[in-house]
Amino acid sequence: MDSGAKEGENDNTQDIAGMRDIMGNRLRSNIMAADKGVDIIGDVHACHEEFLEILTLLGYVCGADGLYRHPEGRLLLSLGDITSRGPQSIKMLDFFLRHIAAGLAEMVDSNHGWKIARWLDGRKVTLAHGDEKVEEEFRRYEAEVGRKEAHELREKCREMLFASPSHMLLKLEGRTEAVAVHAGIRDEYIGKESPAIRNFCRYGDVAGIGADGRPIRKDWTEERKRSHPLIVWGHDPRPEPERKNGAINIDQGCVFGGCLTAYRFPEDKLVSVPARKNYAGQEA
Ligand SMILES: [Mn+2]
Repeated sequence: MDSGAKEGENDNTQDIAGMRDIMGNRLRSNIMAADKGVDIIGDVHACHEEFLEILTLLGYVCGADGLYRHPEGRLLLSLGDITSRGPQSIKMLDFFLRHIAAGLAEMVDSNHGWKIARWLDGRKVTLAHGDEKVEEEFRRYEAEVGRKEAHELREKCREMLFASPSHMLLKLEGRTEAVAVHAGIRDEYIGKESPAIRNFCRYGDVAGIGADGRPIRKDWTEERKRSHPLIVWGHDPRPEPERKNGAINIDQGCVFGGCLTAYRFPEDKLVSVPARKNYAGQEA
């Protein structure tokens, strides 16, 4: 989409490209032209081998430049949480750095993405729930390539993660037909950005903290009154892709030994690959 005028006829969403969030981070566009098709990938959590396997199943081919392209010009869209818990976070970050730069892929904000971004920014964060594995990978990486190169990668990753829009509008002929978001969204938030919206999109509807110190997740799809646009989301693993009130959950807990799922838009088809193993134990 090269102009906001056409979108304005159908909905009041605006392109946030170049805008800054409250922390001063510049944001990438929240609009994706889906006319050639978009493949939305659920939570990868550093399962790089399964990720490459699903790309091949979806028909993406790796070129001499190391970039995966689809012969029909389809685009890739990650629901976030590409790192942590699993074995190869850096490879996943590197993949999205290169493919976002080439205009072949996009990614939305997510809870682990946000945590890692703040860690890379030097803020005081506690790395847990698999984020400590990312720190460990960066430590090994620095030992391998040296301080300068490791620092450059950290900077690029920080920028990419901070710049991710809270959710992505998938447009067909200029109309928002689907929304991709990490943990959830309310209909009135669609096409907008604010600190509260960014939080909801990252963590979903959280009712509070339980006795075990873990967030109590509420099912935001229960309360949804509309069924359009379609909302594609992840974050909260389900054994099978789950459709409810115009939303589809495509996090099948690959890192916990489940499956990695891709949702093909607008074909409404699901593709999945089984995890090679359980990389993270029981915690979901
Ligand atoms: Mn998540």
